[in-house]
Amino acid sequence: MTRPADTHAHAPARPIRLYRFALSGHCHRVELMLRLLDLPYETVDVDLGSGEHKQPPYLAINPFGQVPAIDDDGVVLADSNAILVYLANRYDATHAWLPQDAVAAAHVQRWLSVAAGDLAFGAAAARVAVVFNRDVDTTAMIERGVLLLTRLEAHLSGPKATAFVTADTPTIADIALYTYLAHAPEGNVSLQPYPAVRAWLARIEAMPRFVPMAPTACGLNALAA
Ligand SMILES: N[C@@H](CCC(=O)N[C@@H](CS)C(=O)NCC(=O)O)C(=O)O
Repeated sequence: MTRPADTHAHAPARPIRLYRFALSGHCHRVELMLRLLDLPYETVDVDLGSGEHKQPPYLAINPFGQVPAIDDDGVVLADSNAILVYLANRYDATHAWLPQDAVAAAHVQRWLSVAAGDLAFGAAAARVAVVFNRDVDTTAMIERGVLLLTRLEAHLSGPKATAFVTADTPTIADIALYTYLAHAPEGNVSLQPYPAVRAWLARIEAMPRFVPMAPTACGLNALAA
């Protein structure tokens, strides 16, 4: 689980600029990867509340009007998983975070797709609805979150289980899945029935340079407070 201190293919010429919103798990996964790779970065907060992300200056950075985005010395990229792929390919000389082997890379991509699908539209969407007090029915989102957690629990505790989702060392798939699963209780999706998932989350949190996303006192967290 521990990595050599300097695994950089080469260091960025200047700090990588991360456009983010503090309560966004998509942004946090990028910031976590920057930290785990020990890359220099600076953050620019984009005010989603006032609609800054839909104004021309930010749309010039990401025409989709979403955070996160990065600017790495003129390389401007949006989409959290695409950014994880870029950071791993560009800065992890060991290729541990994104293996080059065809089968191993496909396993990583499979879970990146889960993060962009079942996770984004399940537990993450339920959390957004609760944290930002949206007037929507979260029943289907919560059910999708529970189904994903049930499947992940089986994956992480079955006979072929590894310490991380695709191997015994972490990859960008773990980082893509981490934040919205760790914060699922804020969307009323409990982690209590999933001990293998909770142990996996704890393994990520134990990594050197790990940084958490700020918790909110919402959903099940409000009940626990
Ligand atoms: N597929 C995108 C999704 C990013 C996303 O949904 N960002 C949210 C914040 S968590 C956002 O910017 N929402 C504003 C909007 O869609 O208008 C990614 O992985 O970066």
